[in-house]
Amino acid sequence: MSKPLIGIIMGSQSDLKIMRESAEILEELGIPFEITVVSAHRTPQRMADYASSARSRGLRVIIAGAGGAAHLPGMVASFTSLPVIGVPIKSSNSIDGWDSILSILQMPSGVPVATVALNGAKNAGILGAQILGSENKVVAKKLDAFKKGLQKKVEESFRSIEKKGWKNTD
Ligand code: RP5
Repeated sequence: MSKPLIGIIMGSQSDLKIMRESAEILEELGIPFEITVVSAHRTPQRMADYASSARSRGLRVIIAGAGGAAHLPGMVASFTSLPVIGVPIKSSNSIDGWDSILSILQMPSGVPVATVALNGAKNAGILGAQILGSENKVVAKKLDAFKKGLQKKVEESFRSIEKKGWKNTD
């Protein structure tokens, strides 16, 4: 794989069951990425080092997932001017997921984190690719093909319903 352009990080290995979806979609789109565990609370120095060296190491986007008191995306965003996408995770220490969502979403003015839905790691990967694709034509082409694929799947699903001969009652 060539030099990673997207860094996927998560607060704990227990987040991997969700965060792997970011990796899988980036793999599908052929975008080089790196993936590791970086905890804002348990390894604060590693987090600071990771975030502050990210740009010079060649990363262009960081995707950060965390659950409960999910400070990782916001703290990473405070150390770098790269775009940070936050993935709130419904983890074992989450009350109901809202704790993670609000911890990631409600950032102070000046330090944005692009927050996706609860457990929305796949969308985080797609959004990361779209950020790269705003400049990179090869990535943009792959995303266009991906979106056509989504459209095709929906068309197939409504055609299979139409084939049943059911009438729309509207
Ligand atoms: C957060 O605490 C992590 O991101 C994870 O979602 C949650 C639970 O971590 P573990 O106790 O499973 O390591 O910091």
